[in-house]
Amino acid sequence: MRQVHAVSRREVMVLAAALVTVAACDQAPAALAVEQPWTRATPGPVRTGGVFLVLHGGPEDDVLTGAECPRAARVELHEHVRTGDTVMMQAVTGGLPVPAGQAVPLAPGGYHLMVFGLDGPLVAGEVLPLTLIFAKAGRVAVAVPVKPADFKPPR
Ligand SMILES: [Cu+2]
Repeated sequence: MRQVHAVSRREVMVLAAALVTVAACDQAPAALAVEQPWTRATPGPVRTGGVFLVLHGGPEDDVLTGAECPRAARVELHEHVRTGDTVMMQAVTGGLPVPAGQAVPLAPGGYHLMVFGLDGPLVAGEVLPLTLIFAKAGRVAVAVPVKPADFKPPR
């Protein structure tokens, strides 16, 4: 009787382990995600803004190929390039690779999105709608909070 009890208990443990394995396999790899989006309020007549965020690669390699904003004439993907003592911005050609499972930060001084020809000033507290376009993940809508003009991102 004791023997039977011991076996059944072991079986329960094996079954429990199997269930854990099934649960783990059942969990789809994390999808591509966009986190911590922000932009700054635009001063005076300025109708251009920089948008910053962190891309998290999904289950497969992807490429950010472009972006759209209903409040802007166009959105460009930029990078900062240092030539000697000079740092300049330039448009990224060919898109920005987002490797599977990796974080790709778009931050001041590095990659960023720029919105041109805004329909009005960006006001602190409002949300700028943005759509990112990926080669595989397709269109991803992002709500970008507008921070005060003197906002410093956390490091
Ligand atoms: Cu730029």
